[in-house]
Amino acid sequence: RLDPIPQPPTKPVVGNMLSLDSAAPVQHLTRLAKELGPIFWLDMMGSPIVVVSGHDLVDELSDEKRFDKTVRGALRRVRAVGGDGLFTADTREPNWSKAHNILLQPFGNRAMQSYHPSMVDIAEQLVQKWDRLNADDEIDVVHDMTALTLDTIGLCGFEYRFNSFYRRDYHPFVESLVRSLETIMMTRGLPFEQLWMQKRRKTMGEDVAFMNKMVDEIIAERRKSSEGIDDKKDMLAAMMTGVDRSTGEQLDDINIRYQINTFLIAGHETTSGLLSYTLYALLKHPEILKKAYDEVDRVFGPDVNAKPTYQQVTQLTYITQILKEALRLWPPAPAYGISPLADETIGGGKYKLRKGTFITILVTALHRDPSVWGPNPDAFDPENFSKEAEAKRPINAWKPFGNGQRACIGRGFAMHEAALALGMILQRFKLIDHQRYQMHLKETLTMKPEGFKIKVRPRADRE
Ligand code: MNH
Repeated sequence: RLDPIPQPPTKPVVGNMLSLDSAAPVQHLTRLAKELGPIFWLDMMGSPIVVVSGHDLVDELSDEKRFDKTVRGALRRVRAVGGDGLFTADTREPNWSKAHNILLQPFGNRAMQSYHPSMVDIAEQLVQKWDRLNADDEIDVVHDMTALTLDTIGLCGFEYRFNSFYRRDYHPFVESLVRSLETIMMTRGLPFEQLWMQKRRKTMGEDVAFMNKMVDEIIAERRKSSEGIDDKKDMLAAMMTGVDRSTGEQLDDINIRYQINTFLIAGHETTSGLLSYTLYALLKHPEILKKAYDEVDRVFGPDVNAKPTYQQVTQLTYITQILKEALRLWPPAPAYGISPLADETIGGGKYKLRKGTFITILVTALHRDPSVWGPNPDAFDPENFSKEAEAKRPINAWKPFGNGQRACIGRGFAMHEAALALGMILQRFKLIDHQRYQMHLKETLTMKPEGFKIKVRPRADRE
């Protein structure tokens, strides 16, 4: 039916299902894309998934008049936590457009300026922790970056302090969230799965109830707080007061809870991955690191006690190029799903796709398509994001934040937070790759470098 789209060899009944590496599906798909080309399909026990990574095809599939985001597979199961929050809602669900309209403001540029002091607050906790380490102490990079991004979204989102830098483990909310996401990723809809996963499913029920209760209490507390909601400038206040201009309606408290759960899912794993990959890249490229230090010194100045301003962070243009290049080589959200709104033909008449077909855009492979990135797409090169290079590049070649109206609403937030944190780190520390770490990707809902540890020293080159 999907002929002439290539497909790897199948087994009876399960099709390609069991031959897909379930611990590292994205990396497996990325290898398959190298073998089978810019488009191929897999038979997942009767339901096909079309995997696309060639730029020409992705460009065509980015037309929102013909294709829309689809919430299926693991993402569908994330609704157990995210409900009809923005990330896991179908575009046609009324709460998607309602929340989209209301949330554009608290994720806009102006709002970013009001979050900036809170972002500095948390980034200072990170650098203070690093400042007080002994010379031999190792830093678990992903752990500390996750602490940073979680605490940042907690404070900017709803004035809650997870205080991750004051504990050895993560906050109980995060333990529950991570455990639930694990269960969601393990579930594959295989026969008898329900039976052997009974214990996990029960735990997940308890975890979700715990997370909902905590967030519901924060919302209820705010509703009855004597300080007016209007005095607060966080995302919660914006959600409680915002009115959708096209319906005249407000968000209800259950939906606000789902949005907060969503920000905590979307807001901590991804940005922490970005920062971890960036530190990795800098350690492996001393000449790029040197230019990054020069920019931070020029923009932030030598006084490490002066808090960086919002304006200064926006001037970190080379740091931003580095972050964008890290998002190219290691997109923390490595794939996203769409489907045709009607029967479609793509690739100049070559490939027929029925209405509703599940299509995965494999961003990892798209971002290394030699037709866009040249003969050496695996090399880390921030010049890929110089003004000139960006202007020359075809659109829809770089998709770390997804597509169109369903693209990431938190991208400005994430980029500001990441540039600030990286700037404050580089302003103070020399980075040491004492393990000579080699990239090893661990897949959860996102992808992160596993076992990545560094050491730091105060910079000796600036007194
Ligand atoms: Mn985020 C959607 C990547 C940071 C909140 N985000 C998406 C999508 C990608 C993505 C890709 C589209 C998914 C899809 O099509 O199914 N997000 C990222 C990356 C980072 C990131 C790579 C950091 C780097 N995201 C954040 C932060 C927040 C956030 C920070 C919130 C605080 N993201 C969202 C929400 C959506 C989303 C909400 C869903 C938007 C919508 O569909 O309306």
